[in-house]
Amino acid sequence: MIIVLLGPPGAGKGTQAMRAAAERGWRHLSTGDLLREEARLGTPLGLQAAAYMGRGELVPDDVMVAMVAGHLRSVPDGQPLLLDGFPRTLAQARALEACVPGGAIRLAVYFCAPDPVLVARLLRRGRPDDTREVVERRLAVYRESTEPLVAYFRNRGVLRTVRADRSVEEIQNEMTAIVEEALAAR
Ligand code: B4P
Repeated sequence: MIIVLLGPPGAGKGTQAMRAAAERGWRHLSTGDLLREEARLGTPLGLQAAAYMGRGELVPDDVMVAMVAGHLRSVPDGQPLLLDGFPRTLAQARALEACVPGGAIRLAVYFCAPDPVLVARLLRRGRPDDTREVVERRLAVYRESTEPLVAYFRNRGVLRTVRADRSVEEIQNEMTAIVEEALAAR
């Protein structure tokens, strides 16, 4: 069962997914972490990706789809797999649907928070792609390319919205309750 974690940069998708993985043993796949690891290793993919990430742009869809597809070959039905940061475009969403069994995408959890909260969190985090200029570009790219996925998953009847301008704990409690509910409804 696939659970898509959707939301703007800084909404806390990675924070929530890591915590759920540590506390509940749910599988967690972060495309941002995979790209940063490739960049750290200096692979051709990593070097290409680092340039996009450093500008606040999305890495091209074909690269992302090829990278994620390999990890989706075995998705056990009864176990949640938290997809953190993928899909980020409509093309990625369609590719995801095409490479998993029908009905496998059971939930899309949409973390929403106002821009000033997101910007403050990212500037505090201070990753190389967390400068003010790059953060503003990432938010603009999010509005243009990723936000349409909210309607996309709503139309499929799998969207649940979680207010992400609260404490990590409150958000985690709500997210895990939503996931447990989906697991129980199988
Ligand atoms: P990601 O690594 O996915 O990072 P993110 O969206 O910026 O952050 P996230 O929402 O996970 O926030 P986090 O928990 O870290 O993407 C980085 C880049 O990779 C993208 O810009 C793009 O270039 C590329 N990329 C990745 N996937 C791609 C794809 N599918 N297609 C194309 N390109 C792709 O939290 C942020 C900060 O807030 C942390 O410091 C955290 O401690 C803090 N925080 C979290 N929750 C909080 C809370 N409740 N209260 C206070 N602080 C909180």
